[in-house]
Amino acid sequence: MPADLGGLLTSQTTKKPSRAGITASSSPSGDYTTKTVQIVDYYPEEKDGIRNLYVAIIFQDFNGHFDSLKQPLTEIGREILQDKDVYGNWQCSQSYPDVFEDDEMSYGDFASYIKTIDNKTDGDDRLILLIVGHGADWYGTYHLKFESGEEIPESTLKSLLATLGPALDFLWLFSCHSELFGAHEAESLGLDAKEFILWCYHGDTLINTMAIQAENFKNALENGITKIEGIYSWMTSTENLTRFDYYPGYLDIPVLGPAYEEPSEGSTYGVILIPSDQIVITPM
Ligand SMILES: [Ca+2]
Ligand SMILES: [Ca+2]
Repeated sequence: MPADLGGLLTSQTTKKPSRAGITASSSPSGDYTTKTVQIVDYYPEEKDGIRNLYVAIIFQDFNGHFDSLKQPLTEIGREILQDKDVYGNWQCSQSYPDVFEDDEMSYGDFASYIKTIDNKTDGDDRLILLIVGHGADWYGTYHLKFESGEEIPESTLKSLLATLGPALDFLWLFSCHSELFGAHEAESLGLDAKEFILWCYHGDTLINTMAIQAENFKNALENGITKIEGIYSWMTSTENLTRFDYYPGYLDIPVLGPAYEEPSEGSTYGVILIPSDQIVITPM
């Protein structure tokens, strides 16, 4: 593990061959149609002087596949919110993280959750965001899949995350192949990206592995470890975990990232992929 991260981008990868078991991967199959969606940032990132600490989990369980992750992730949020004073002079209106889930999450649901999170955070807040779902490597591009059968390419995910602005400080993307998102898209977020720490997965990864890592993260917090590097060191199983750390010299959870500049206003466009053999209503 590097002691000094110095640069803007540090990634650490442990490669292993994929193996049998339930993984957080799912390969695209069948025919898809694409639909263009507009991504509007309804809530600009002004600072209101109230430094709110907010933890949110967007959780898809895919018929129970990811159930083992839910408890430790909720506990991570509870630990962070409970010890908010450890991380600085933060306010928080919650003692448990907000968990956004659905019987069958669609792109519309997901985008709506991001909008809700954006509504609750602004430029001087801190958002710790955990996203759980299947991911696919589609010809070298990361796709996040939804329970509805829809999926979005990494560029659409990037546009959605960009609406969160500087509040986003730590994103742990619990899905296979999310490393591709980090490698291709996070850097292009520019100043935004330098504000948040990003943890992703290389290749196919067992959900059990992710659950053990989440458990270890929680245990680290319970033992009073607050620095992200310390937490990583504490995690005995870091199989397939790839870190993109964008806090040069400021890797502590308690320290905010570098200064943020509001991006130019306006909306962006993304695409979603919809299985051709199913009708999906996307209210966006
Ligand atoms: Ca605020
Ligand atoms: Ca926003």
